[in-house]
Amino acid sequence: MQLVVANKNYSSWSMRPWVLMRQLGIPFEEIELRLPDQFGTDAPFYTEIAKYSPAKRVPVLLDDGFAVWDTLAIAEYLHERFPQAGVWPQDARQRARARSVCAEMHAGFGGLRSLCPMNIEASFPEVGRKLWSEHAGLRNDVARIDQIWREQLAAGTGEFLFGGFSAADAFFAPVCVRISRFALPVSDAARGYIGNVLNAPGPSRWIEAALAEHDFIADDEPYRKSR
Ligand SMILES: N[C@@H](CCC(=O)N[C@@H](CS)C(=O)NCC(=O)O)C(=O)O
Repeated sequence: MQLVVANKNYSSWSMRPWVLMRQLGIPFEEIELRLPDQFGTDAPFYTEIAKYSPAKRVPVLLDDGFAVWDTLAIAEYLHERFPQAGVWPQDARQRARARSVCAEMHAGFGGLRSLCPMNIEASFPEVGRKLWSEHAGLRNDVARIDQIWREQLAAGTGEFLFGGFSAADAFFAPVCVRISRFALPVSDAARGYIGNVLNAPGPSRWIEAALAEHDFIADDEPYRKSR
């Protein structure tokens, strides 16, 4: 299998299946594209990604050349191809709950996503403080995420949302990065969970690679003009 991803420092959607596959030991080769400096232009990114997916977005999973795009579809495909890998929890209700929180993440939290883009090598505590005081939408998103994490952690036994590392943790991994880089206030339980996720082998290898990238994508940098 091959996974087409983009810059590890910035591409939060790419991070999800990559850390999931790494963490669960599902083998794959990686094809990494450089994000465009300006989204929607004729940057090489779009010519390259069009070779793999008509949706022209990363990530794309290629199985013998067959393309699966969009993170939710990729998670489901991995679950079908590797049913024992632990993509979703074993228990049917837990599985449904894990799918619910991933869908909620996939479709929502626009305040957090637009105001606090993923930027692994950066640290914006002051920007975070200002955004927090000015944007109720951001506070509401983080409060809801904190609630999901607290409830799941209280109901479970492990360090992750559904016991072992699953797609749910992979979906929230970029959220953990955003909350930590913008130093957004969360509960102790949420802070502990962020540490568990970011220190797990899959996410830490992604972070390590992101820190080695030294690339600057202007459209992903609302808070800096250069590195
Ligand atoms: N819903 C998609 C979102 C994918 C997405 O937006 N990826 C971004 C990079 S993180 C992208 O390819 N952006 C290129 C563009 O918007 O032109 C998924 O879940 O995979």
